[in-house]
Amino acid sequence: MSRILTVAAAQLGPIQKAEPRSVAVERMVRLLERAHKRGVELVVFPELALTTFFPRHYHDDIAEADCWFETTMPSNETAPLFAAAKRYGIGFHLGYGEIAHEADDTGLVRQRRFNTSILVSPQGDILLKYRKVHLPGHAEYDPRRNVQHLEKRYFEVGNLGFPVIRAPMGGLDGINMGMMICNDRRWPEAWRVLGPQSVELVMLGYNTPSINQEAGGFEAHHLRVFHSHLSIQAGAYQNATFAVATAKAGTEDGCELFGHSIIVNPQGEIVAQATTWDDELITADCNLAQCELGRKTIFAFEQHRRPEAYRRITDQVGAVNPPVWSARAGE
Ligand code: ING
Repeated sequence: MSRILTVAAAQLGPIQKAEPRSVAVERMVRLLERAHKRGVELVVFPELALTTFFPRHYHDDIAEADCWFETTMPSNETAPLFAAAKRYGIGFHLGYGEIAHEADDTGLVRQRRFNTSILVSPQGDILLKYRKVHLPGHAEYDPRRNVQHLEKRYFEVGNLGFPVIRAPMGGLDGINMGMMICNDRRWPEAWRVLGPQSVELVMLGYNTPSINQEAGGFEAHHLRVFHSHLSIQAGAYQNATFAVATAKAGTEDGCELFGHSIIVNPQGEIVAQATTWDDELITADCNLAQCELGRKTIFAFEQHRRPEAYRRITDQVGAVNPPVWSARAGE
């Protein structure tokens, strides 16, 4: 039985440091209009979609970075986006920097900062919230780098896990939807927490430099996009889910981010791909019934998974050295 949802990745071109949120929101409203004309029911915007990728900028006083965050959602600046989605009857995913006032693990209520994404219904309800778990980069200024990547400075590790929700979307009365953000896509653990929750559609936004900024050594440029697609295609296939991966792309204040947004089916095939590094809408009709094949055969988790053999994945953080073989040891 077909369960078809028409989805879009609404890729954004660059947002310069000096550009106000209103410019980004206006561009996103234009993309929603285009989505509406194509009968799209759910739009996925990028990670940190309202501002430039500010973790490349060092602020000695963290409070100076508050300008990059949202304290309410929606806000005056983002209200036009919610209004347009409601007008067109389109659900959307949005990534942004979140300032929250809530208790931490010690019970202390304080200001907390997260790299956050939300799923919003066509009626404007926030159906799901996710906070980025895998924060790449570093927390202090690194003089060796020509571009900083200070996500560990500006964000706390997400404290919401990797949730999945079943909610109505488009013409369907229930879809199992989950999210991750950018670097999360490189970690199979993120996908495999969503998979056993029967996720059918994973939404993720990313801001990924086109050149390796790590001072760890040279990486051939073509591998940047290859690794991104490899991660998403593998994650979708191994968890029998669709994935919509949306880039913020182009050159922001001299720093280049790659585009190549894609929509992937549960067989791991790319069914749509952006070809520019600008604002671009790519769409696909996703028949969610396609998730059933993998889930009932190769990745029938109940039949085939062996958690008792996976303990190392959650018991251990870093890598350890293996035992060394020797002839004597075999005696
Ligand atoms: N960006 C990059 C990403 O994971 C990165 C950081 C790039 C890490 C390449 C490792 C290799 O796509 C964000 N924002 O996580």
